[in-house]
Amino acid sequence: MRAQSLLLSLLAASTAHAHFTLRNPEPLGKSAAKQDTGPCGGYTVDENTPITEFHVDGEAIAYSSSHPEVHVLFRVVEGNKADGSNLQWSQVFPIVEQYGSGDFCEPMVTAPRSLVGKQGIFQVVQNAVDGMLYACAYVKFVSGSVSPLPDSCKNGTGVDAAISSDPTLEALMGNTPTTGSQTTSAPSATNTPSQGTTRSFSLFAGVVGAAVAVVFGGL
Ligand SMILES: [Cu+2]
Repeated sequence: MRAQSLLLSLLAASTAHAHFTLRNPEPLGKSAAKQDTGPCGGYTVDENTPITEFHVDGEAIAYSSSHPEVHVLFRVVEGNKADGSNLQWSQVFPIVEQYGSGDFCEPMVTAPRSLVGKQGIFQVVQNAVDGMLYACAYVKFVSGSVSPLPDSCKNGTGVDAAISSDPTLEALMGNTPTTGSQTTSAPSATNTPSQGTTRSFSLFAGVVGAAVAVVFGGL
């Protein structure tokens, strides 16, 4: 028990680095010192928090990652708080497995149109080699899609991603891990980020969004 906590302390000490840095939307705060603290890496919304527009028909989500491999959940909630058990989170993109360290951007993340005109929290949760990592942004939901893309929206050399699954992240959404014949895109052999890859993600997100809309519309 004691050896285990010592080991954990050593691990924590050796991983006090910028695990990942959210670039767009603008994060609640820039320090990664408490990035392993949910729900927002040690930050909450206050009067000094920057607010970024989030275009519900397509927003650019950009971050830079120091990890060569992470699973990532992207979600939003109305209001200015990200903690609490009765929050109505909306997952805004399929869980991705992101490869390679460096800049990562998904240019067409969509959110429910019912949020337009409201403010909320956008949260990124990464399941990384050194544990769960969190960052949030305070956003105002607006209609349409972002144009032009922010300068921060770029994919570094050797950075790529594929639709994936992650039971730990899915559990945050209250989803039971699926046991069916779910296929996962294989990482590209060349490992070259391509517009094609990004486009297929956007397309997939659109399909998921439509499916979610149908489910909720039916309620
Ligand atoms: Cu890390």
